[in-house]
Amino acid sequence: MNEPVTSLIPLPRAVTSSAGAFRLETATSLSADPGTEAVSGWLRAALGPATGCLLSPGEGGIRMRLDPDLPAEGYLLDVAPAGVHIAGGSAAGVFYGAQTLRQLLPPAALRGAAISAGPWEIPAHRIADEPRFAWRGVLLDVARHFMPVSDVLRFIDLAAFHKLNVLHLHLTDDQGWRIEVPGLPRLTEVASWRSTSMLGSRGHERYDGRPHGGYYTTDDLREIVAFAAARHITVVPEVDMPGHMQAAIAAYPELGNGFAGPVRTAWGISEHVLNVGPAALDFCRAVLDHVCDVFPGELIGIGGDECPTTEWRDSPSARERISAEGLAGPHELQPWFTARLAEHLASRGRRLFGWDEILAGGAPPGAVVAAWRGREPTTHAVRAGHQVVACPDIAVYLDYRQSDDPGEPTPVGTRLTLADVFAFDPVPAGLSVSEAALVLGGQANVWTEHLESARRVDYQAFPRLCAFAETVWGPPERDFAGFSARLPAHLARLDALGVGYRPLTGPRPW
Ligand code: TNX
Repeated sequence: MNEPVTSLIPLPRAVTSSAGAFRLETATSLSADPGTEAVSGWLRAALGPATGCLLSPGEGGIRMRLDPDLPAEGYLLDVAPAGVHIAGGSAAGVFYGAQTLRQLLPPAALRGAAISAGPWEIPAHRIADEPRFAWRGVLLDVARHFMPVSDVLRFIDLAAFHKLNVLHLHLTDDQGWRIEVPGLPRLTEVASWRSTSMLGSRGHERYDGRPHGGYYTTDDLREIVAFAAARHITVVPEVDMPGHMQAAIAAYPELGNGFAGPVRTAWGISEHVLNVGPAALDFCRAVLDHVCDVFPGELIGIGGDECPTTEWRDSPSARERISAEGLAGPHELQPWFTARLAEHLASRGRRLFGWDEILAGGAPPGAVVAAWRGREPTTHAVRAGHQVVACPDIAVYLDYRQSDDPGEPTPVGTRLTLADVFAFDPVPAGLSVSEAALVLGGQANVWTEHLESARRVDYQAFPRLCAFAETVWGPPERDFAGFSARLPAHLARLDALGVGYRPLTGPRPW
């Protein structure tokens, strides 16, 4: 078989080769059957600038259509000398077939402008493909370091290129609040900015000591949602509460337990948390109402991770809440609070999505859990009857260092090599069939304490995100040698797309 077909990432289910090749030419037409028009528009825009092939509507070149007999996200891609035929179980399936088509063309077809006149040839073959998991996610932390909208859109494009379908957007944290909320102006005036301080380091934490900030307007967020939707990616927003809230408390001290300081300038976990009184709950409901208006997906993230109870031990409002609700102590405040948020989301037809800490004391029924603290919480979540997204830090935290080489630019976390990420399986050993069915899929998390630019995000995310894509798209039996053999040709695609990935030979001397 030829190189593009044998270097696809993620690896398709089944490929059969035949004789001849299809040649994309200036006159090649594209016909889109009902339900595939949007995908055809996207493919035209994706291929036009670099190939000069405008793919005008018409018969006889590339044809897209829906086929209800195919799996929802599955596709059949038939490349013959006379034409290309993409059939999908849904528009998403057709979109994945079209993404595969992009990978099959010479890498120059992926550039933003024409540097080659072709020929744009694809050897004849047939691919039958479908994903293993419904949730193929990636988290982007835009709270620790704000990323301009254009960088977020580019990241979405790269995720879609690897057939991922969820962007978990971490929008708020101790170190910054990144969304405009009508009626709460101090969130963007105060909570979105942090000032210089805390130069130096503590343990492996390195502080950059730089002022930093930024936020997304409502129109920015709507653009992100629409751009992602056009690439069959659902954006799952997260507003982290009741911990990781220092930025909001800096803006509105009445939400806290007496803390009157600034937006946090150190990494790590703040002990300044929400006071979970009526005013704080009203604030959270107002923020979630706005988030529900902007993000149409069913799941809304409320975070829930790493919430120290230190302040709740002495806070009058926490004590009042504990006695009014008949709770056994401060440790029962977070589950009580999470249950109120779940009720509020349910009243708006949405479901709560939270980190595995929400399992402590019982997560609200119907909540979807992001299991991050190693492998055990995935099992815990399904045994408690919850759907779960597996994102164990020890397997898929892309902020973690890629080798033990002292030259790695972000030497944090445990070492997580390309091979380690490739070996990830979202379903832990020992689950029954019905338990395993609750594992929606997996997610790679890009935390950005140490990634202050799109370039640094590229470096941490690639090529490990390519390996991750295969763990959630492909079957459980995987072969790292085969993946490694396909990777160089795929890196040529990333070069054409302008991705600043980590070279396979070792770290860059930064
Ligand atoms: C833990 S994962 C966190 C994040 C940090 C990350 C750093 C999770 C729910 N919480 O706040 O950014 O570790 O690797």
